[in-house]
Amino acid sequence: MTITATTEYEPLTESTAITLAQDLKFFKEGALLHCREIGDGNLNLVFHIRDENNTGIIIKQALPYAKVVGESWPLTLHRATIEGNYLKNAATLVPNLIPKVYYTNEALAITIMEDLSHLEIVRNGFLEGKNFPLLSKHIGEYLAKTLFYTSDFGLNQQDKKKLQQAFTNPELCKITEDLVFTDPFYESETNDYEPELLGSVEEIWNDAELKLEVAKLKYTFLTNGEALLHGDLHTGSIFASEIDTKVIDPEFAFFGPIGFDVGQFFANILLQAITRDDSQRASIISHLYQVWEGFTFTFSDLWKTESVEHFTQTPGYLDFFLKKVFTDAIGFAGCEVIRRTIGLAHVADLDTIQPYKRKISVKQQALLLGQTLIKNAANIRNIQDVESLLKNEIKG
Ligand code: SR1
Ligand code: MG
Repeated sequence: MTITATTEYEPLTESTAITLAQDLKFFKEGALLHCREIGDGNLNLVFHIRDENNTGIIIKQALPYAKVVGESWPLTLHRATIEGNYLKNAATLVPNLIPKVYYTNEALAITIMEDLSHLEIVRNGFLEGKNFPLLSKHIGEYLAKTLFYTSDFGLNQQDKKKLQQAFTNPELCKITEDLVFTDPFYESETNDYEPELLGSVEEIWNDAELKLEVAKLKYTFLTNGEALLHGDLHTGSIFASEIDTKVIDPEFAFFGPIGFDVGQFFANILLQAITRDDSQRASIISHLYQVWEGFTFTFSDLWKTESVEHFTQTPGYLDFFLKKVFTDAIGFAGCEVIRRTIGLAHVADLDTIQPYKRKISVKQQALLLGQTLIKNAANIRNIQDVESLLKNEIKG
């Protein structure tokens, strides 16, 4: 069957993706088109179509189920609309840090966007030993601008409430509520860990102090609609090169606590840092320093110069707010580290470690790191404290 821009939903194939691109006149008539499905994420199809001159586009299509599990886990197609709308909003705030969106179609659940194949997924690049020197400066700016301008400090408070309605995203939020904040802390079918980790895993399940802190973090995630979050800002959601950074995949977007986006980024940097020896760790840890410095610098500047909230000039308020974001971020980072180690949807940083014995040992350290971040979030004052924790308490 030939799919066209007006056809009802059906999953694209490499061949119907080409037909759609031609139908929408993305390429000159008669162009020799080549298409490959390159989706390596957990949820969607991603088609890379290019012509004989290597000029390309990306067609991303949501599937009506979670690809990582299969058709037994139905999932709303509306996430494609959320993603398209987030990217359109972000294009007004951080145009250089996201892909250009050329076309969206709600019925087909597709977003057609800029070809980013000259860049590399950051997680993969880190695994190859690349460093992406501007990554954290860019992500700091991305976080500050996207979060400030959609918060009650940077957006008219009536308009914020209206925007919040457009970004209600219950099904995707539930994935995070379950997979990040609940399942890893209980004996749940979604968990996925090596038998050698059972002892460490049971320690987590039996740790009442830890679970109380996770309960508080989950409640913050559920109820604290501070700003429009990306919602899944791990290093697999970022393309980069030496000079460029583009954030992709905002289908989990919703109004939540600012510290969640910051904490997801922290956690995925830490998941890479913990795999490295002392001598190789400084370059990756520098991303933690730079992202927090970049975020606080730009957020503070916007707070002082562009706020719509009367109280922002009140002495102490900015410091109080940034401290809250940092503490939240540390706790959320701890949950993400634990989840990526023993929950559903692991990360290659840990899973590709060899030999097996070392993988188990690093995963045990990751679990310890996650627990420590969660339980000590209120006492961790800055990135230096995080670095000391990693150096002295976790890696010994
Ligand atoms: C069922 S979805 C699993 C994970 O993939 C996405 O990237 C999110 O991180 C989600 O938690
Ligand atoms: Mg994703």
